[in-house]
Amino acid sequence: LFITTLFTCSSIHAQQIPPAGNPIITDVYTADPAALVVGDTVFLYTGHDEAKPPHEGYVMHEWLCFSSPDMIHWTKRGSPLNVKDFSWAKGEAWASQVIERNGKYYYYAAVEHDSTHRGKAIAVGVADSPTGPFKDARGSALVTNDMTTATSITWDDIDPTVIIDNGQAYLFWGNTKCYYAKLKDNMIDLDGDIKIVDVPNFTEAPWIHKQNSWYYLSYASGFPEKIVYAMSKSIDGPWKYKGILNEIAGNSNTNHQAIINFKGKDYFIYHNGAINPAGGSFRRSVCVDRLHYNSDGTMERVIMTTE
Ligand code: FUB
Repeated sequence: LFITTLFTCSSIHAQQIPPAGNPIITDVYTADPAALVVGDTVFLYTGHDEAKPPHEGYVMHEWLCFSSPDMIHWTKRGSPLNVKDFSWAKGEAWASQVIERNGKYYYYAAVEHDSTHRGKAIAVGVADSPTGPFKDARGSALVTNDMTTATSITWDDIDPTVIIDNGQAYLFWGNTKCYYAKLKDNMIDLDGDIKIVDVPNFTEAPWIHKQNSWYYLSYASGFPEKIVYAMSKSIDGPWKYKGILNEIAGNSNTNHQAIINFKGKDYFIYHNGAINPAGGSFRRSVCVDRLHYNSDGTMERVIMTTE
């Protein structure tokens, strides 16, 4: 009841979306999905592609939230977080993931650091409700380029994904290299060294999840991107590469996935550029399809449906 009340209070602007098949949201461009199951509700968090044609480049200022009781009927929950909520960031609300710990919700998100540091950084927001509003939890970046200078690019600190495994939280992220580190119990500080995950052809968009006794690291590979994955019996690896999970996302150079189990069914959530004939790489849309595991733990390739 307490959780229901919170959702209701913070959902003044809640608006039902008519079921549309894929893509699931068609009146606004959504990208880089992440999802969180809270009781009998799934919360979908996305970036917001705002680039107006003919502009070809990311224009992303805020994140959006949607909720659903069944993965078919979605309700708009507004924008729970804006890049302006991080005073030390200067823009670019890129990929994110939200996780709950001890009744608080932590929003890990990639942003562009202000001129005091180079390039992209990972921010953390915190809220009492999955729909926010989220506030800057640290007042500074959790990860900056100063900490991962092993590469010459300035956009390697992007695409955070987070898991709590046997009480220990881990953050994975990266572009070109996949990094990971433990998080302290407070969820807003790294704990120990940043390590590199040994997986082949890593571009970006890691998503870490666990199913039965297997750890799965799915990620975007190549460019245009396909989603591939690796499996391990330990979160520290070694990781065994298992190949393609989802082919190139029609009409978008990037793809970006979330994988969840909700009410006993597994889902693959991703984006494509399907509804923008002029070019969808910067005007993307989130899609949902069922995911199926084989008896050996491998995942069947996901083929986009329109239903
Ligand atoms: O949306 C901006 C970037 O494009 C994300 O961080 C990447 O994963 C790719 O989807």
